[in-house]
Amino acid sequence: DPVREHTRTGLSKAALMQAYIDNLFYIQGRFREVATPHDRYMAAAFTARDRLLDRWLKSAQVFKTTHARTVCYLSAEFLLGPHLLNNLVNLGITRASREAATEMDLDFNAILEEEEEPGLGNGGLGRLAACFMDSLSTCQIPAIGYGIRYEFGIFDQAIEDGWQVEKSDTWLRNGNPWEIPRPKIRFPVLYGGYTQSYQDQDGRARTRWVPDQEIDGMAYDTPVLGYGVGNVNLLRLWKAEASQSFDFQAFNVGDYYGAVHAKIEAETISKVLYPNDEPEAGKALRLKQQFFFVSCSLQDMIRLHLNTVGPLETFADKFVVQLNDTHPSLAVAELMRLLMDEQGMEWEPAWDITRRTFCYTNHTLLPEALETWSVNLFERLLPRHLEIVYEINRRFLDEVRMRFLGDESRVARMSLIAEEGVRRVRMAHLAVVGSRAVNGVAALHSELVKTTILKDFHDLWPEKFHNVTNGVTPRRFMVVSNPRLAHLITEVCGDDRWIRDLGRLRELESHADDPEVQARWRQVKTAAKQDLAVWLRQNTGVELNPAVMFDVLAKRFHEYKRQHLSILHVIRCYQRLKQNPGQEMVPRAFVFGGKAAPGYYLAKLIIKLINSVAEVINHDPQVNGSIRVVFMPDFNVKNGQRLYPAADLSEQISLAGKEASGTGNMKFSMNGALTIGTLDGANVEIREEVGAENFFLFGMTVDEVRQKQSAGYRPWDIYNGDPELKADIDLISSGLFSYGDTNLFRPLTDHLLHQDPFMVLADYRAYLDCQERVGAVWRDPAQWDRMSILNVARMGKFSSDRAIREYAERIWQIEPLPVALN
Ligand code: 26Y
Repeated sequence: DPVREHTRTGLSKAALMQAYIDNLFYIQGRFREVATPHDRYMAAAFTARDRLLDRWLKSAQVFKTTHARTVCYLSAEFLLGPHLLNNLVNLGITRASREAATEMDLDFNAILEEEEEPGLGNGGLGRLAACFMDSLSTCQIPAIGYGIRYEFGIFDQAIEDGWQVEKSDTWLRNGNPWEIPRPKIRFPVLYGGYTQSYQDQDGRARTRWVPDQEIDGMAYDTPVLGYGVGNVNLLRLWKAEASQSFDFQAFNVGDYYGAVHAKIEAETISKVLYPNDEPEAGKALRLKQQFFFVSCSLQDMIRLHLNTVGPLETFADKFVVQLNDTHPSLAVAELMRLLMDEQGMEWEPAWDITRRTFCYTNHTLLPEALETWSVNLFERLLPRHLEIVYEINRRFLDEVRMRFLGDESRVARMSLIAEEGVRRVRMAHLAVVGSRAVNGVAALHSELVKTTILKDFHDLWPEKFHNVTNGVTPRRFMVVSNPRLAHLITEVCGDDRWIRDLGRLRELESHADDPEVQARWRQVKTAAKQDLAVWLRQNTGVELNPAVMFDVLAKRFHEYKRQHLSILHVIRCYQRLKQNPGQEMVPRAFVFGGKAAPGYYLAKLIIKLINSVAEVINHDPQVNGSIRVVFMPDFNVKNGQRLYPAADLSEQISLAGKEASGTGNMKFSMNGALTIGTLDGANVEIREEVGAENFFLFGMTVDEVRQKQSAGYRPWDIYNGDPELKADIDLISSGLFSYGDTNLFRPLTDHLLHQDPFMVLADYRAYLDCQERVGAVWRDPAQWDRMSILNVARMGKFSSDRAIREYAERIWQIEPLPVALN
């Protein structure tokens, strides 16, 4: 039926209207008169999905027939954000969809708002994986993203009495129109038990793993379309289910309750995403999760290879597997097991394939964030893998001894097993030894990787080490979230090619001083601030004036990110206004957002402090005309998209050397915010690109941090030597922000005065001075607008398309494979 064909794939307004009505009727089972907002969203989502499927099947066909080399991006997290508008943008049908909605008397924005985002990640690392999926498709690189289909993603954050309260995220409750269940794509995953030696038919010594638990992983596929291309890649997420064979056994012996119990236990494995920065993160379930998705993914690749290409000898030519941090690094041992124990390969060829297959990205230098697993737990859950790790280690350490004769302390440092205290498996070492490339995520970070945590490995294999500076997708973080700005840029640049080729934003440079462009630039920013103000009023009750500077700090809460440095500045502004009411001060709205790990006590106390300071300031008529403070609850991708377009000032104030890259810094700057920041992570490169004169720099360098630390850092002395700093901390201690309770914030103030591991006090004065410079520039709108325009104009480097092209050329050795549109 040609009409039906057109309804499913057509891109015209008429086709979209027809498809919407059709889906509402046949998928949702509703007449238009009784459709709920959610029905309308579902019908719209299926309308977009139909158009993805058409391209997806074509892509799959092209990739299969050409035996395309494929990137497999293994990540425990994919923080995707809402799908609908993003897919409409990539399909190129936003305008037609909007018009279709209008014609049917539907509120397009209300339909978009109805979508609940899949929060399958914590923050930067998970969102990076999602940006990379968008860019892989847009850059036409055949790719599969592999991860876990958590039933509960990152918790929803509510603020009650100023405290963070965690609510469970039930994103699947109303169904997920973007995924396609694949009940036939299912693999067994094994745990526990013991290993045995035996001889195979040819008399060769082999090992057999006799596990005591077997569960199944079932695939759920989400198509990922690139922008303006026919390429669709696959995001394949695994859900844990009771194994059918296990189930059958239990029923056979009449153990009905036992079988049901086993079902529940199996399903636990993909139940919940773990927050990072949890002090007690040594959970057996997390190790089980990691092995679960790694094992399913590798079995899937092997199946695909055997079905399409043939013998496994060419596995590393067909697939390159990128490990997103160490969370999937068990893959090194699991691929060895699958090749040897299941496919009958010998150690040497299996090891050769393994080492040519994997690449590893490091995302942190913080020692407490480097993953290790106790040998005990490892052995209990994965006895065969521990044997393999030991054998990898034995061979590897022999190699180290040959290179560095007699250097046994180096051997101990490099071992895959840490021997101090309880023995632990060092996952980063496993990842480095099992990979052919290792990279950091910003220039500074990659240097520090080579000279600090992985120095010994860099001495051994310098050619393995790379930098690929992170990037973010301009589709979601400009076109989707800031359509007014995108429209203005397209008009000033003359066309919209910048969306796919972000370097073209340079066109804006020559307009940076044009008063007319500046005026429109300012209007766009003010409109976004108005939108945010409306949302914040509705959701927090706090009113903001869109004319004042919006100074925004939004990211996960962690001491190293130093949200408390920012709140000290807020308190300073407050005290200055109180002591000197006539004082000229640039009016500002301080907007905070971010989640703290549920078990991270100090981070949660900092959230409470921000809300307590907000309470006092916002209710003090003497100051609330000049400064206001608001905490945006539940900072996630959707809320981030409200924030980035509305920021005038972006706070990127981590202690130098601690933030691997940061990606929020890029999202803000792309939307015309100026940055106040330290020389940390990608801030360094952002400043290089936009020009030092267009960036508010403050704070110690990595070297200065080191010097101060080795000279013996004494925050107490800084406190006593700076009367304003002392007054700010004393005001917190006084109980002013805690209804007279002088103990509430004691753990925080004491920690700052006596430990201050992230040197908040050391950078306090420099930060305040820098904020003065920010205020001075704000007073000169033409200057501010010029800097804002130049920031956007020079952000080309920070597109994730650039990052993906660098991976493709330097690390993956893979070429684009275009899929024709029609
Ligand atoms: C161990 C497990 C619970 C865990 C889960 C998630 C540990 C860490 C993480 C997440 C780490 C993360 O988000 N790291 C960030 O990665 C970004 C992308 O590279 C960087 O921009 C950012 O600086 C870094 O902190």
